[in-house]
Amino acid sequence: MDEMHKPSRRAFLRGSAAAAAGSIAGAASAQTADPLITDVQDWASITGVGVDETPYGLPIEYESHVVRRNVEWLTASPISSINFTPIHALEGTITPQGCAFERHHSGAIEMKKDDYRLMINGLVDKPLVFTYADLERFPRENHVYFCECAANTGMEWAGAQLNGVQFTHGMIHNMEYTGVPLRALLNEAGLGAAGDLKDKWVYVEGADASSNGRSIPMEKALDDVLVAFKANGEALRMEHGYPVRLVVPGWEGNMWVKWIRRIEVSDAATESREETSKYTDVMEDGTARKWTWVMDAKSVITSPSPQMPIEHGKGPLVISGLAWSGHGQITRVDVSRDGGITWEPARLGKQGDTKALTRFYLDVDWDGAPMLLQARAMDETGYVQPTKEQLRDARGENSVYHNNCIQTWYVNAEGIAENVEVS
Ligand SMILES: Nc1nc2c(c(=O)[nH]1)N[C@H]1C(S)=C(S)[C@@H](COP(=O)(O)O)O[C@H]1N2
Ligand SMILES: [Mo]
Repeated sequence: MDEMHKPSRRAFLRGSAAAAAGSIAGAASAQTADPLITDVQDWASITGVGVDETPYGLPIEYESHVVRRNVEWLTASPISSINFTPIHALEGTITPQGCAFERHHSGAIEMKKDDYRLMINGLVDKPLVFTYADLERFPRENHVYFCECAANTGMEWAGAQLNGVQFTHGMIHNMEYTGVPLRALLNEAGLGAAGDLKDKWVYVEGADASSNGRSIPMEKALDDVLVAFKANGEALRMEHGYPVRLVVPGWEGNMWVKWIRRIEVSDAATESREETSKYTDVMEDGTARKWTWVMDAKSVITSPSPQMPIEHGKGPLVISGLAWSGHGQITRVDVSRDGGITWEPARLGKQGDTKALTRFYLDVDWDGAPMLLQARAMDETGYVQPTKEQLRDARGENSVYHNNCIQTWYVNAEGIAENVEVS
């Protein structure tokens, strides 16, 4: 688009304000000549890009703001760090791999499929080593699941801090995984040697320097855990554990071991670093609570939000957000525009998948008055997402992990949104 045809920001605002005064959502009057309608544009005067130039498509340059971002002060080094999914700028529910948050304890590693090995040992009838090609010969399944780091929203315990939903809630992604049920691999090794499975565990560890080991109760291991090698139809990206990662539906992201290399059947939890000094919840009295695996129901409005101000003025407004629960399906989401005094039921984009992101909408006619926007999720167990006050009453403020409280955005008359707390 050349400079002359580029509408200035001011003209855009005025134009859309006029449109909002009419009753048609989002449509401008066709009475004034719009050069984008009346003139032949550059892109119609030349031929476009040939198919030989994009063997693998990347986002167009105008979408270059839709990227993962870091919070610099959060960790000492990018090797042991986290970046955040731009959930403010995504729609629907599936997270593209290219902008799905990453969390590494010792950096992402490059491993060839040919060098991949997965060992199952411990209390099994015959210890086994699987190659990548071996895994491909087991019956496989496809499921959409969210992966949320237990530290998501962890910087908000003491007060509203980070001014963007990408940073407050972006340690989450949601992909369609293809993999082999862990159950099938354990049965291949034979669980007879383990005896009564009720009090047995598996210890899972990665091939990276951190090894990121975690203990998983046998009941979960035999339920819905997947040994996954595809996400959203393609190979896992290096940063998500190529060639093979563990998918532990509904449970904290730390257990989703990347570059998984070993699964040991044992009669006790291993009590590794990642499940003792880390990923435990420090309570009000200083004691630590462990084994808080499930990610409780949570929701957040992604737009409007601090990174997604309202730019069209008053009139029709689409309020859009995400809800999820590690216990199963999201059954209901309510939205409040007055900081939790009154609530309206949101419309679910589609019936929620189990342990996966659910998109919700509230389509309103905004009168231009400031709003205190909140969303509140409910899951199939009847659990209702708590307020920040309720969560602090139960847990104190010493925690980092498992903050699933209701988030508030203050939206002023100009449409600018800010991270706030209500009391
Ligand atoms: N091998 C290995 N697995 C790992 C980690 C790691 O550092 N190494 N990080 C864990 C943590 S804390 C989280 S939250 C998830 C993040 O998965 P992602 O990087 O695909 O977003 O991976 C988990 N699995
Ligand atoms: Mo994590």
